[in-house]
Amino acid sequence: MNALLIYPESPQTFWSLTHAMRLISRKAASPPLGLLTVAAMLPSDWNLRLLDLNVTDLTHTDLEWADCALVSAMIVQRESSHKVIARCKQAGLTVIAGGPLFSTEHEGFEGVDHFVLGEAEVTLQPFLTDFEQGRARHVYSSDEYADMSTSPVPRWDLVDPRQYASRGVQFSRGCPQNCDFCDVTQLFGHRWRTKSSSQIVAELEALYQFGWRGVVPFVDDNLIGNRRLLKTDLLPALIEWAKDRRGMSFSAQVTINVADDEELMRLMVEAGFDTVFIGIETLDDAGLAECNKGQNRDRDILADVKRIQRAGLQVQGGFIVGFDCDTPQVFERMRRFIQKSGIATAMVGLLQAPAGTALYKRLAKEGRIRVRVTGDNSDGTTNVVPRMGLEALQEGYRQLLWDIYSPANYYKRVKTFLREYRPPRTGPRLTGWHVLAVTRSLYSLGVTGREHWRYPGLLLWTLFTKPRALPVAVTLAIYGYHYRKHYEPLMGMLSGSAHQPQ
Ligand code: B12
Repeated sequence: MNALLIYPESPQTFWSLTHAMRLISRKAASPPLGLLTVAAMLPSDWNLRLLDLNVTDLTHTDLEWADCALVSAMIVQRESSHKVIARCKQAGLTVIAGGPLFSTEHEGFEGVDHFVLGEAEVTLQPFLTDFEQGRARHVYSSDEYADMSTSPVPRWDLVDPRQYASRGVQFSRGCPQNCDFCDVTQLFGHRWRTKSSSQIVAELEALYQFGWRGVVPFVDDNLIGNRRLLKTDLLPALIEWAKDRRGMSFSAQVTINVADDEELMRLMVEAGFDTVFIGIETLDDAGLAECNKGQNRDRDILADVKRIQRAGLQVQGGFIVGFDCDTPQVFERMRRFIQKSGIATAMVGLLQAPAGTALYKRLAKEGRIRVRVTGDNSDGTTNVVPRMGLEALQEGYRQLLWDIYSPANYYKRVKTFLREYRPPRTGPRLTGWHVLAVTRSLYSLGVTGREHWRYPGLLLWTLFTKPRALPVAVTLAIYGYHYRKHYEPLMGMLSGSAHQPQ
C-alpha cells in the first residue's frame, strides 16, 4: 500500500510565525505531530510519504504513486482540506481522515471514504483490520480515551529536516479544567493521561539521533497537570538525559499555579525549559467566573508572571476580549497589564465559541451564535453576538492590538521582561541559527521595517546589560516582527485614527 500523509495548508495565524520563518529560512513552525504518530501505527509494509502542504506541494506524481491518502487537520484548515480531499478523490485514492477538524465536525466533508476519529491509538487498529478485509465502515469513533503507554515514537524519519523551526513531543493528554470556550476536553477528555518518562526520553533520543538541536515544545495542554509526577519522575529523567546531550530547549503550556512552586520551576529550568505559555484570558474576576476559569481567580497574576520570569522562564500569554461582562474599560486594563507584565508574546483574541463547547451550548440557547468559527482565534472574527456590540468590540480590539504591537511598546515590553528575567546558566546559547537570523533580520527589521533603530538598539542594550539573554532578545525581536505583521491587517482598519503606532 502506498500512502500519502497529507497536512493541508494553514492560513497565516498568530502561531504560524510565517513572517519569522522567512527570516530564519524555514517554512513552518513545526511538523504535524499527529500524522507522524499515526504513521508509526500503520503496518510496516506500507510505503509512506509525508506531504505537509505548508512546506511542499501535492504533485501529480504523488497522486499517481499513491493508493490512499490519510488527511489530518485543524478547523483552521477546513477550506484547504476540502480542496485536498477533492483532488485525492478525483485521482481515485481512498481518502481516510482524522484529527481535530474531523473529530469535531466530520459531517459535510464529501469525498472522505473513512473517518477515523478521536485518538488513533484507539480507533486506527479496528479500522485497519476491517480495511485489510475489504469491509471498512464510513466512521470509526470511540468514547474511550487512549492509554498513552501505547503511543509510539513518531516517525521523524519522514520529516524533511530543513523545513521546520521546531519538533514537538507530547507527554500528556486531557485536561481536568472546564474553561467553557475550549474544545480540548471535547477532543481528549478531562482525565489527565500520560506517557511514561522513558517513552519521552526515547522520543527525545530519536530526535537527537536524527540530528535535531533546537526548540522542542511539549505540546501538552497543561504539562503540570500532576506536579508531583513532574518533580519526581519526568523532570529528573529529562535532567539525567540532557547531561551529555546539549542543544535542546523546551517550552510548555502550563497553568498559572506554576508560580506557586519554586522547586517545580527550578527543576523545569534545570531540565532545559525556557518558555511557558499561560492562558491568562482576562484580568477581570467576573470574566474568569463567567468562563469557569477558577484556577486564575483570587491571584495576583502580575506578581505570578514576574516570579516565573525571575525563575528563568519566559512567559507567553493568551488573552480574550468579548466576555459578556466586558465593558469598554477592558481594553485599557488589558493594555496596561500586558505592558507591565513584560509578556512580549501576547496572543489576544476575540471570544469564539467552537461547536460542542459549553460556551457554544449556552450561546446557542440564547440565540447568540451567528456563524461557524473560523478556527483561528486571533483573526479578528467571532461567531458570537457579543453583549458589548460587535462594532464596539472590534474597535476596542483593534485599538488594543495597535497599542501593544506598535514597535515602541513591543520593544519596551521586551526590555521589561529582560530586566526581570534571570537567564539560566544552561540556557540557550548563541548559535548559527541566531547569527543567520540576525544577519537576515537586520535588513527586514532594522532598515525596511517599522522597528528601525529599536532592533539594533535592543541587541546592543542586551549585550551590555544581560549578555546571556542575547539569544532570547534576538528571538523575541524576530517573533515580534511576525506578530505585528500578522495583526497589521486588523490594525490597518484603524487607519485614519489619531492613534498612529511609533
Ligand atoms: C502543537 C499545536 C500547535 C502547533 C503545531 C501544529 C502542527 N503543525 O502540528 C502550532 C503552535 C503551530 C499550532 C498552531 C495553531 N493551533 Co494548535 N495545537 C497544538 C496542540 C497544543 C497539540 C497538537 C499536537 O501536536 N498534538 C499531539 C498529536 C499526537 O495529537 P493530535 O494531533 O491530536 O493527533 C492525534 C489524534 O488527533 C489523531 N489524528 C490526528 N491526525 C490524524 C489523521 C488520521 C488519518 C487519523 C486516523 C488520526 C489522526 O491521532 C493522533 C494520535 O492520537 C493542540 C492541542 C491538543 N491538545 O491537541 C492545539 C490545537 C490543535 N490547535 C488549535 C488551534 C486553534 C491552533 C491555531 C489556529 C492557533 C492560532 N490562533 O494561531 C494555529 C493554527 C495552525 C497554524 N499553523 O497556524 C486547536 C484546534 C481546534 C480544532 N478543533 O481544530 C487545538 C485543538 C487547541 C485548542 N483547543 O484550541 N498548534
